[in-house]
Amino acid sequence: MRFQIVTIFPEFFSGPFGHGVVARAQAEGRLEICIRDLRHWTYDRHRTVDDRPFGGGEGMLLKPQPVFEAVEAILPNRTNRQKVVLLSAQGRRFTQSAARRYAELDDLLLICGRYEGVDERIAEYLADEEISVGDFVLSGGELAACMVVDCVARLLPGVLGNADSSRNESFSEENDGLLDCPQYTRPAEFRGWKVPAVLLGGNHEEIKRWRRAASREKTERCRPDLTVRRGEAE
Ligand code: 9D3
Repeated sequence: MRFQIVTIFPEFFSGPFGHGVVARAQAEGRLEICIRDLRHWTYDRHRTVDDRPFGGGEGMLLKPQPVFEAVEAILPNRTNRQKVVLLSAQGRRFTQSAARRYAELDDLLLICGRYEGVDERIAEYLADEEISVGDFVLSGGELAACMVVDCVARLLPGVLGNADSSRNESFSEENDGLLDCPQYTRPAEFRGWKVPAVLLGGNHEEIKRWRRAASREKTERCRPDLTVRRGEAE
């Protein structure tokens, strides 16, 4: 799979993609990341990518011409296995199910929003989807793009060592939409705080029941929005 990232900060990505799972997968040829400098598609002396909003208002907007030309040059004759996604604070929420959908693609082109926003015609007539990574304000789409690439990359075949490690976890169907249960490693007592006794014994039935209950308790406490009580919404 190939990720294409259109950005005014190409140097931003050497850090995040130079390490860990994504770097290794890239070295092994399981994925490709192409960073595209939006200013490449500007032709004036100042390589202008922004302009003032019609109707007035604070700040500047990403203007349509360089973004349209970049996308049209990078993905001419877009197929349905190639998607163009605009990262913006106004988009639909990015979720694990969107990541699973993107992991089936040949190309995912991410447009990083900047300034106070982007000309709406980019969202309406160029991008297939507009997504946000959460209900908080970033200063641009670059960090969001890193999150999306990381999340999709680890779903690709062979990217994680253990094929099961991306399936049996929070937000997957297998976990019933609950958060992962609390986990512990040695020592069994640290600064007086003890690991739950049930985990130290070898009763796997009991451990399974404890983990299930602990998952529910933690989900209820940290993410009540995720809990669907049986019989209510199903
Ligand atoms: C005038 C209101 N604006 C500032 C509060 C709205 C706004 C414009 C541009 C808010 C953020 C941004 C820049 N953010 C992104 O490009 C962005 C983003 C985000 O801010 N939150 C979550 N996901 C994303 S993806 C891209």
